[in-house]
Amino acid sequence: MKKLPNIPASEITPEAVYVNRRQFMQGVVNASVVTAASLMLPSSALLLSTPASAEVDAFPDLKKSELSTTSEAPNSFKDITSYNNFYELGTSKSDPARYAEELKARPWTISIEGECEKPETIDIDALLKRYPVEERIYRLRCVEGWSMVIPWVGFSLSELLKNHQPTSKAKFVQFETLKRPEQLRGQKTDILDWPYLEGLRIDEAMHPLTILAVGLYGKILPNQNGAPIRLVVPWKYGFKSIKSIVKIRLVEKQPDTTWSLAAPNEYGFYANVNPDVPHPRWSQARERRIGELFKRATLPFNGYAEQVASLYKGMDLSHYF
Ligand SMILES: Nc1nc2c(c(=O)[nH]1)N[C@H]1C(S)=C(S)[C@@H](COP(=O)(O)O)O[C@H]1N2
Ligand SMILES: [Mo]
Repeated sequence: MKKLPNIPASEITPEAVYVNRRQFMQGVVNASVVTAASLMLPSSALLLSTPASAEVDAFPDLKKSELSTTSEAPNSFKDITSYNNFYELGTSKSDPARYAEELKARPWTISIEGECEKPETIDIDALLKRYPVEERIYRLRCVEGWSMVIPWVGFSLSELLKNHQPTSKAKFVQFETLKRPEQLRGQKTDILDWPYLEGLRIDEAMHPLTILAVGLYGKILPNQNGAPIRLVVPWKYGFKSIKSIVKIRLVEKQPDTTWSLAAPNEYGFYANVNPDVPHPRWSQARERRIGELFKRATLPFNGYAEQVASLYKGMDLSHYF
């Protein structure tokens, strides 16, 4: 594999300057009336918001991973942190940034449990000392038909799972988001079942492209992006990349996942990006990169087919969608 230069993307990509947030966000809100919200669920309100501030230089010696699998330019920090899906903080794209500060991401504990020899409940900062992070620039493709390129800071989930020694019964991994309605106002509604749940098959979880992200653009992960720790599975629709994780559970049977519970005919367990399998209510053939005007063709496995297609050999991916 070609060695990529060790330059954090944060040094080569222009970042948003927060001079006039409110005016900027008003523009975004007007523009987003057409595209935002009401896609995964029928309706929602659009409200004004301001992006939360982020800490600078949290990962000073950050190296770009050889597993960064795109040379495309990342979206701006502003795009990535002000156009979000995080239903615990509201259903419109601007809600998560607006209400981000209500979530307290420290102190935070995360439990690794279930079918493993070494279960553990551990403080997030202690956990972070164990795993060297790197920059992984990945495409994220939302099932709603938009995409972004995001310079994550994180490490392979496989590193963590190996340390806890999965048993032979560990066939799947289930992930669970924090349930704390006082800080996650969306959980006072029953728009989804809380806590948000996601899952992967064990080989998907062990694939080196699958990461736990703890930052982006070289900064601590903003709350609206799933602080303090979230999953990123770049070849699957964005909803698999569960935010603000408190539990990682190794299990024998395919676990429940929030979106397949909510609408099983629309959101399958696998949710691999597949332009040939339309969502029942819209095509998945094309996508709009946030910040661009025209749509582009969506690629099988979101462009990661070379790395991951072999995981699904022999499976009918229009059945296992
Ligand atoms: N806990 C939780 N995780 C979540 C969601 C959510 O509503 N709650 N939304 C998902 C969806 S639909 C997408 S597209 C991605 C968006 O990630 P981003 O806002 O960091 O771009 O987060 C996913 N993870
Ligand atoms: Mo999404």
